[in-house]
Amino acid sequence: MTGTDHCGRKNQFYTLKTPTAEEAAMPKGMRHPWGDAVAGNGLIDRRALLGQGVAIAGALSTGVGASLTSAAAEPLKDDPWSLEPGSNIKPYELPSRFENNVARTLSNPDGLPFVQTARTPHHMLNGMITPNGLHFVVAYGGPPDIDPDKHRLVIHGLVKRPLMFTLEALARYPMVSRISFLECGGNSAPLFSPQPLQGNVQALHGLASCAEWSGVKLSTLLEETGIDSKAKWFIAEGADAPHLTRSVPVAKALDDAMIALYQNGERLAPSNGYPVRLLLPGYEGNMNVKYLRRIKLVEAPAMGFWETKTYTQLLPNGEAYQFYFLQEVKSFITQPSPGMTLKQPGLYQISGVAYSGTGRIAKVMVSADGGQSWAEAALQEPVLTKAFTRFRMAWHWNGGPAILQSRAWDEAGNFQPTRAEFVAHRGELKNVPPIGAYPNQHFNAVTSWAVDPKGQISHAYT
Ligand SMILES: Nc1nc2c(c(=O)[nH]1)N[C@H]1C(S)=C(S)[C@@H](COP(=O)(O)O)O[C@H]1N2
Ligand SMILES: [Mo]
Repeated sequence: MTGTDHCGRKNQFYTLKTPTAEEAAMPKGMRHPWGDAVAGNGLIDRRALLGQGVAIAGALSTGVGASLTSAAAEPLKDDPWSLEPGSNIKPYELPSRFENNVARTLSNPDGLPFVQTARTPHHMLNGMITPNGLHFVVAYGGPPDIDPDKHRLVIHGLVKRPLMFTLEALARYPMVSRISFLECGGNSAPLFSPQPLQGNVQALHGLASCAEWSGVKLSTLLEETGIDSKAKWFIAEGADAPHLTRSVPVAKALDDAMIALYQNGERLAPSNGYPVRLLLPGYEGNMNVKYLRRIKLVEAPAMGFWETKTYTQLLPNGEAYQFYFLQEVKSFITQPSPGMTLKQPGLYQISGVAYSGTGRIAKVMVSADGGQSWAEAALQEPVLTKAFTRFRMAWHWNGGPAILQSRAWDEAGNFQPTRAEFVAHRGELKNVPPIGAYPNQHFNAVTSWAVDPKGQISHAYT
């Protein structure tokens, strides 16, 4: 059965395959037998994940979830921690020492005087929120040590009444909270390489995160200052030494721009803009100016340093986009992903994140056979506009080769291109380093993870 997607394109989605003999012989005890196989190479109907109690243990042969034998009817023994008092609660708690490997990767750990980046370990996280200590960072000058009592934000230029705000004054305005993803325009740049560069999901897609941000809407402050009708843009400037400046259309200020003070309930992390940053939901990371100290309303874009080469996209024909604000619809599989090994054939949960700078995620399709057939993943609630949406898909790995892919659609009907479709328009780049510089930006095509018969996973192109 083939269908037409809601962009009106004929495609091979919703292909239903007759189970092979091997598939038909899969372990009994699963609520959803192979009648619910929804696409090739073992994808199982997403209803299998919606609280239906798939008998996972029955689908595993050994190890976790294995049946107890009668000889081990009382298998629980007291380890030392069950026999002695625990430790003292700490005023500010860090994760368990057993989670020490759940950490960002740093591009420039010695803080040499050039850009520092920290990448989110997506393969070790779940849900839709990135904890503050694991939020990605791009810092051109290193995170400054700002005293909030001395920090000021000014709004001036083409306004009726220029104003200067202390942090205390800002906190008196009506606040709002929203969950929003943030992504560096340079995220996923390794995929511009003509050959699939080997790196895990953290190395390839680690410059995107999602947090709950609380603060004051910029429009609330602009109601106080008033806007001169000539003002079409504003220039935002940071207080760190590079004084990063970006030009933003006033329309975004009046839409959903936020002067953010809190990140996941606590004050912004120093690397993410403490004590105040600009949040432009859905717009490329670079425009979300941290350590915000100035908003100047102007008639035309400033064409500042960051608007010259780095953030104007060069196209294969030599033309360039002057601005490329939007982070377009995208998804990637976080589990399983490179660096993990599938230990044995059986039931697995494919999971990942999808997001769009345009709005909500409408659907995510998953393939286990390199895009020959697809099935619709379960979207975990809440599905919020311009936020990470967690998707999940049940998969029975038969021990053979597989290529796992995800492809997202947003509510406006935009969809993630395949890599072939993407490079036809945007081109490829030779000599792309897996981590580091971003010679080209805004890569949003489908990512492929190849699973080999040993259960090892690598980055692949199809
Ligand atoms: N003041 C200031 N703002 C900045 C930057 C910076 O170095 N200084 N880096 C920009 C870039 S390139 C990105 S991708 C985002 C990253 O935000 P984060 O570090 O909070 O994840 O911040 C942007 N805002
Ligand atoms: Mo960035």
